[in-house]
Amino acid sequence: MRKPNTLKKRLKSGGGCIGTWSIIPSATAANVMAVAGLDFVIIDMEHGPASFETAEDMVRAIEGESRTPLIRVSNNDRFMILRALETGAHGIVVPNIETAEQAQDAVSAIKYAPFGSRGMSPFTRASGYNAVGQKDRIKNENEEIMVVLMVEGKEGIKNIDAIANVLGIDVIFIGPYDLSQALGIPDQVNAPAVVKEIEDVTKKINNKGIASGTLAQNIDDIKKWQKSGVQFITYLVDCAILHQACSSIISQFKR
Ligand code: 3PY
Ligand code: MG
Repeated sequence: MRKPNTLKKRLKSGGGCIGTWSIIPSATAANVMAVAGLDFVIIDMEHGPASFETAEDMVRAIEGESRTPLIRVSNNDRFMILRALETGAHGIVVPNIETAEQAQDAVSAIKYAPFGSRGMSPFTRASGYNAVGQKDRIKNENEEIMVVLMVEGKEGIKNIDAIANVLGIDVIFIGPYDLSQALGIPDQVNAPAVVKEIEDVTKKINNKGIASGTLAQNIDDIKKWQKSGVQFITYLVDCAILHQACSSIISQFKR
């Protein structure tokens, strides 16, 4: 039986959390980040190379430290979402949601009936390998799994109120990179136009009682986004954190 999702609970009660994206396909690297104390790690199967087998080991490595493993799927595809769920991930991140209908499709793929139509097998890691007839398994999955939908384009921004009205969403995450591209200033994630758009959308999301999320580039960004009401913050990406740490050492070393 799935344990209570403490991250989901914390967000519901207005608390904040910090995590990162994982591009490095390694259970060891994921374990290091969990031991270090990040609240969550998102295994990135949109941009990263992890297979489902590796992702399942990464989920174990994060969960073992009582941190929250999430998987970002490559697109809003119910079959990929199902396989990601069956690893035992505590939530799914779905990129580039543009309409309420797409948001509803994602929620339906993540939840069992009556809230959705997630494919059913009691034999996977998510269900404890043989949870046939286990009391409350379905209710428990529906309650504890986190639904994180990403809005990262003009269409999604335009439809944000309708998207946020879809029941079952825990976090709406604004992707600054794709948004900067959509606004015609690719990669300029701290440009005033991008920051303003994220702040405006954050207010709309929060007004609907849903936690908002976005990506921070540095410690100042974390403070800025927290002040703007962002509860779910990703700090860079695992390989960027490693790169920064190594570059900092090298820059101070005289050969
Ligand atoms: C974006 O900024 O577009 C993202 O998807 C964040 O990973
Ligand atoms: Mg993106």
